[in-house]
Formats: sequence, C-alpha cells, structure tokens
Amino acid sequence: HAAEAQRTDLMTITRHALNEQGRHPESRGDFTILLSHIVLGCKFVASAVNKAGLAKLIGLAGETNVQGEEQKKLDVLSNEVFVKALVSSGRTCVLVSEENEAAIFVDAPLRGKYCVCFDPLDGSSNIDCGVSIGTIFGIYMIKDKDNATLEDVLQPGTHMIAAGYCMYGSSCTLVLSTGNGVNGFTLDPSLGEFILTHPNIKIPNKGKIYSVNEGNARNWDAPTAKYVERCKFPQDGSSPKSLRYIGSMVADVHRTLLYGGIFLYPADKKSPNGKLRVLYEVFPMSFLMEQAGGQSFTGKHRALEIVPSEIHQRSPIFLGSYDDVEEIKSLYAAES
Ligand code: AFP
Repeated sequence: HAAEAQRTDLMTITRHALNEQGRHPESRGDFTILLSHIVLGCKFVASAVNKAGLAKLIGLAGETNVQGEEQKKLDVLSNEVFVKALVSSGRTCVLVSEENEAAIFVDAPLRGKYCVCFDPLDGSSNIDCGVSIGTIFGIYMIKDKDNATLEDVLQPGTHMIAAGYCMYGSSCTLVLSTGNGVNGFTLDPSLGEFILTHPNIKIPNKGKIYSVNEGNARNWDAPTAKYVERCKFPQDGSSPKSLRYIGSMVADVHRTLLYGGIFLYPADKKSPNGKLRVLYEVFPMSFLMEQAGGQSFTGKHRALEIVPSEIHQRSPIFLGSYDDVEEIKSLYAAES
C-alpha cells in the first residue's frame, strides 16, 4: 500500500496529461498546454471560493477592502478568470460561457485549435451558504482555425474530445476525461498541485440514491413521476432508494459518479426542456458518465446525440448508473 500511495502521490495532473500525450504521436502538446490553463483557472477560483465568506472584509483577491467598495461577484470574477486563462493559452478559438450571451471568438494572434464550452461557476445559489459549487467544461476541436464559426460549437456531444469539472467542495476535485476513461485529481493545497487520487473511475452498475428537485413533481410527465415513485416504492421487493439533492450539478453528479445512482433534471410542464444547458452542463457530464460506464438519456434518446441549434439551449437529462438509466429509458419507451 505504501508503494502505491507514493506512486499516486507523485502523479500530478500535468504528468498525467504528458503521459496521455505519449499515446498520440502526432500531438505537439497543445492539449497539455490548454489543460494547464484550465487548471490555473480552477486553482484561482478555488482560492476565491475559500475566501468567499470573507470577501466583504478583505476582498476576493485578498487585498484589504478599506473603502468598503463593491466586490465583484464570485461568478462574474470566475468568468473573467476562465476567459483570460483560456485566451492566453493561445490554444483556443471559440469560447462559450454560461455568463456570456454571445460566443467569444479569439483574435487571430492568440488563436488555437480548441473550442471550449464552460460554466465558470455552476450552482451559484449555493455560494452564500458555503455549499459545494463547481466549474464544468467541454472541449471540441476546430475544423478550420482560420474560419471559426458558431457551427464549431453547435456540434453533437459525441464530437467532444474532452470534458471535465472541478468541484469546490470539502476538498477541491478535478474530474477529467479525454475519451480514455475518467480520472479524478484532488488539489493538494500545500503543493498547489492536482494529484491523481481517483484513477479510472467506474460508476457502479446500479445505485441506491436518486437525485432530483422534487419540488417540481406536480409538473412532471408520467414516466418521470412513475420512475421517482418506484425509487420510493420499489416493485421488486428491493429497498427504497435514498434521496440526495444539493442543487449544484457538479456536486450531485460527482456523488452519482462515485456512489452510483441517478441524477435527473427532467422536463416539466413549465419548462419543457428542463433547466440544464446542453453545451456546458448536459454534454460534459454525459461524456464523463459514458466514459465511466454509465448512461445519459434525454427522455427521447442518448444525450450526447443532441444536435444543438443555439449555444444556450437546454435539455432534460437523466444520467447515472447503467441499470438505473435503463429503467427510466424503458418507462419512456413504454409511453411512446
Ligand atoms: P444556479 O447556478 O442558479 O444555482 O443553478 C444551478 C443549476 O444550474 C445546476 O447546478 C443544478 O443542478 C440546478 O441548477 C438546480 O436547479 P433547481 O434549483 O431548479 O433544482
């Protein structure tokens, strides 16, 4: 065990990325550079989140706020941090952020071959009470660097080349997939490095937890209502599932990935497309789920097969353990 611990200890996220790079002889390290800029953004936000409760007193950047001047909101600050980190990497071309209505096209001198869709600080209603929040990102490759268009990000999730999230929780965890399984890294605050702590994450085939905002129940459609009823009153004699809902997608999905079970944000009568955004919530999390052996479903089809027509488009989502998603799929199939 000691030897294993030592080996894991030394596997920083950069070293891991360089190892992966070795599998692609054509690679010139551009992805590793992009990733190191994303990591920098995550560390910056992690440090700001840690100080969130003190921000009014000392300011988010740590300087004393003697004048009591208005502090930048954490989600606005996080967005600025990620946009700057991504542009300055020199490896990005088109950026889509939850915080910006329009896509950002990077100026020619700094342009690279990757497109990044991200939510810089998801779950912001949880900031003021100190509950987990996170950053989510999905990465595509541009078709023609000199001719970047919106079409480069209006791609089905199956075209993504990498996705991940960083959770600012009781510890800071970065979960990443480059299409070759899923790995989790934990920030060692004393080193300022993300260390591989969760190699090759696989989601259990079936779980004991369901996660949904049940306050919307009266507006659900029949298959969703039936599924949740079955979680509470199983028909096969098994124990009921436990309900866990944080209201931060990153935290709810992270728990689902590690413990198994299902996370749902279904359509309802008031929101026929649910709430969550395709490009920077549904796609990255679906990519990770599939890479970990789980599934992700929209109520109609595989979530990664959505072909988005707008950058801030929403979709209903059911994701998690393979067998649990299979059950909701069969309820929707029976309905149609
Ligand atoms: P906020 O950023 O407004 O807190 O929304 C978070 C979120 O987009 C996602 O992280 C949660 O899973 C989901 O919304 C929770 O939505 P409800 O509050 O409607 O349950």
